[in-house]
Amino acid sequence: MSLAHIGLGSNLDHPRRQLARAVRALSRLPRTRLLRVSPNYVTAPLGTTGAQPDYVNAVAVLDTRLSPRALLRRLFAIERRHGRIRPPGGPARAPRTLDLDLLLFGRRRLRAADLVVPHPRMHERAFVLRPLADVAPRATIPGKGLARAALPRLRSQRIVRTRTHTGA
Ligand code: PH2
Ligand code: MG
Ligand code: MG
Repeated sequence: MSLAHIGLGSNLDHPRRQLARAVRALSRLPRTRLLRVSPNYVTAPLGTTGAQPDYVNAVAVLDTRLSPRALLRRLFAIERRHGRIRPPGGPARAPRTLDLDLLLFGRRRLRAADLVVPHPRMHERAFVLRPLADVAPRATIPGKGLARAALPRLRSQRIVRTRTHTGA
């Protein structure tokens, strides 16, 4: 079994509800157990061009027997089922109903064209590190060290804890 940490994000169409549905889908993945889910955070769009709505972000911890690539395929399938549209040739950081990023997969380091783990920008993003610290205070980023140690440098990034969606 491997511990996989997943970043969840949404800034379209009721983001907190999107994340709640995504968590339910993660809990139903084969050969996988959902161990923990962080609180939700409202976060300012980071690295996007032009105005975008605020995001809601969270992190989930899975214990899985899936391979990293099999898990990634499952994450993309959940994004698609939840209405994520990736227009061909569209901007890389367009607003989205649901984004599921494979942040960490145990202590593995993977560098394929379609899958880089640890997620290459996670150590620069409070919207990843804050919820990650909630569910995994000892999490380390292979090659970078203790994940939450990077947080104090990121204080200028706006991130505010918010409610979890309840109901359907
Ligand atoms: N995701 C991005 C780009 N910028 N900003 C915030 N606050 N939250 C995100 O999830 C996010 C982002 C690309 O995936
Ligand atoms: Mg992302
Ligand atoms: Mg993504």
